This record gives sequence, structure tokens and C-alpha cells, in this order.
Amino acid sequence: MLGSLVASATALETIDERLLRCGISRRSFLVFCSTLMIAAPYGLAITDKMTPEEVAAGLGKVARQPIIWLHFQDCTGCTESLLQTSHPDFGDLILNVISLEYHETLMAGSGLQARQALDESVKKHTGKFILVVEGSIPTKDQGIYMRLAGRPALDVLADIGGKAAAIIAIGSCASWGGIPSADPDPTGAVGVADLLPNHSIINIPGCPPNPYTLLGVVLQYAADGTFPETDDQRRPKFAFDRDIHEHCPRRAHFDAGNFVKQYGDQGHREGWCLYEMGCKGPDTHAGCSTRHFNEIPDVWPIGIGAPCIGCTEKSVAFKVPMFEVVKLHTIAAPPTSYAPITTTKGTISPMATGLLGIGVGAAVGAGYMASRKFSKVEDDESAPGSKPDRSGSGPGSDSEPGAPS
Ligand code: FSX
Ligand code: SF4
Ligand code: F3S
Repeated sequence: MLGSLVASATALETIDERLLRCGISRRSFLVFCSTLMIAAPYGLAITDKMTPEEVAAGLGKVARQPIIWLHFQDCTGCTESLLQTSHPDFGDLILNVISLEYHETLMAGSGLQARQALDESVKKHTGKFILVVEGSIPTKDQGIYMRLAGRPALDVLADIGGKAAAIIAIGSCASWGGIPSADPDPTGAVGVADLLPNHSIINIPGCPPNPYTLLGVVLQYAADGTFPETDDQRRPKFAFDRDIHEHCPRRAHFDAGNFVKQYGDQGHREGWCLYEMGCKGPDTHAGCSTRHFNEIPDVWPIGIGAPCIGCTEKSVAFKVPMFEVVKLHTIAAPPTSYAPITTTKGTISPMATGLLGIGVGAAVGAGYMASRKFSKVEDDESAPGSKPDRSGSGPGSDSEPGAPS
């Protein structure tokens, strides 16, 4: 398939030409292509069913895509996640694979000089550049809460967005408001698609999102002028079609009913499930559980012992309180309904036992076996999902607070 991916704008330098000119090794580019394949194992035309060598050969012929990157109400985390790679030269490589024409955080110029650079870039690439928007746009009181060179952000977006071939809203702020739109939303913060609903827009939410999702989308567009398939929230399916919970490394603990009850407790140290700490993984579509950040294994929220806050979901992050336990829509039985392993005589009626037995017998058996497997507490007969033993050394013990996970 990559054989057909030729430079879409021959006047522009190809990725191969650029890498050669900048002395970037083929090996580095191959490593980059492998990382891209891991981030997008399917659903992306430039990586689908290929080897890293095939991906590199195809991408090398592609013209570097001109990008104009605008910042509105943001924390610059999206930019940071793109540049803070684990290998110092990787950030450099990324900037050579794309053609970043304008980026306020990275450019040396400011003031009038910056304004002129923006005007020139827009003029030079009108109808061809991808506009990447980071941050939300304030709409309240005619947009007076943010001005760029004296112009309200609203006007800047309408003007430059109208001249772009397509727009990528990077991060949850640009996708639908994000942190600035959290209650009480003082600036009336909205995302790009709220203001330009008829434009060609891809949302890549996350706070911040995985940078390889952005690179995958940009490189496919540069290669053949298409965007990957999206869901009903304009998110590329290859990165957002599964929920975190499906592939979470702590999932076995969820199924076994092994829950962290408080930060620093024994369960937290053992890497148990964070559901009862408010983990929004079951309600959140993103690839974080298998595609970690900064190319470092386990660098993602749950990997470092923090619950997922649902940062890729419009109705979850900054809307649902952080420690609120989410409802389980796709999983039959919430863990609190697990039957105890041992019951005290007289606590469950024969009728209830019969009904429960039919429905959850298999789950209890599996849960029990898993809890035995994961429990490190000698002779621990506590039920999966039951209240923790607060008396001393058991999981959930308060006796050793504050220890790192
Ligand atoms: Fe920050 Fe970007 Fe969050 Fe927003 O990412 S990481 S507040 S999504 O716009 O800079
Ligand atoms: Fe992982 Fe959260 Fe699901 Fe637990 S609830 S398995 S920590 S995603
Ligand atoms: Fe965000 Fe949750 Fe991933 S908080 S970074 S979607 S684990």
C-alpha cells in the first residue's frame, strides 16, 4: 500500500531529503516508525500490516506536511508531550518529520515579528496547511478573555481556520473545552468544532493526548490526503475505539475484587485495581493502557498508581468528581455485588443463595481463585470487594500510610 504513497506536494521537501540534510540516521527513523506502529497497530493507512522498513520506505517519500500550531487557553501540556521524549534526539526527529511553520512556544520571535511569521506562513500555505489548535476558545462577553496581537481568539480561529486544509484539535481543551470549561467556566470555553462545525476537524482529546496519535493522523494526511476513520466525536478510531479498562494491567484485580481503598495501603503497593479510588477507566476510550507516554513502559496514570480521570471523554474529565466511582455500563456485575467467599451462618437466605448461585457462581469461583492468586496475606479469606481489614496488616490497612506505590 505504501508504494502508492508519494509526495503529495513535490515542491516541498520530502521526509527522506530532510533527514539526510539534517544528518538524522536511518536507524533513528526506523525506531520512530516502529514506535508509530505500536501506537497505531491497525486502522492507519501508513502503518497497517507493514514492517518498520516498509513504513520508513513509504514515509520517506512523503512531503513534510506544513503545520501551523495555535495556542489558545491551554497549559502547553500537548506540546510538552510531543517534545518530552525519552531520547533527546527523538523530539528533534519529530520536528523534522513534519514542517512546523508556526508555533508560539517553540519559536524564537515574538511580538510583531511573530505576527509577521504567522501571516507569511498562512499566505504561503493557504489551503494546504493543517491547523493544529491547542487550548479552548473563550466565547463569553464577545471573547474578550483572550486576544492575540489585539484580536480576539475567536476571530483568529475563524480567519486562520478558514484558510487551512483541515484542523486538528489537539487535547481535550481544543476538542471540547477541557479544564477551562470546568464549572464555573468563567470564560465560556469551547472547542474548535463548536465554533467551526462544518470544517474538516479531527479531535485528539487527552490532557495531554498521546503525541503519536497526532503524528499518525498528520502523516497519513501528508501521505495520501485522507484522515483515518473517526467516531461520532471526531476521534480517530485507531486510538479511541477501546476503553482503558479492557486492556488495563490491573484488570485481573478488578475481576478478583482486589481494590485499593486508600493511597499507600497494601493494595496500592501491590498494584491492585483503582476502581474504588474513582478510576474512570471503564468509561474512558483511549489507548493509554497499551500505549504509554514518553516511550517509557508504565508511564501513564494507572501505571504510576493514579486513577484514570477520563481525560479523553467529554462527559467525564473535569465534569465528574475525581473520586466518584463510575457506573459500569458494559460489565454485568459491579464488583460490590460479588458474593462473599465465606458467609456467616444466617446472613444469606436459601432463596437468595439459590438465585445468586445461578447468576454469579462462576464469577465468584473465578474471583476467588484470582483473589487467592494475588493475595499476599497469609490465610486471607476476605471476600473480593469486601471491606478491608483495618485491624492491622491486611490490604487496606491504615497502619502504613503514605508509602509510595
Ligand atoms: Fe494542557 Fe493542552 Fe490539557 Fe488542555 O493539553 S495537557 S490543559 S488538554 O490544551 O495543554
Ligand atoms: Fe484498571 Fe481502572 Fe479498570 Fe481498575 S477500574 S482495571 S485500575 S481501568
Ligand atoms: Fe487520560 Fe485516563 Fe489515559 S486520565 S491519559 S485517559 S489513563
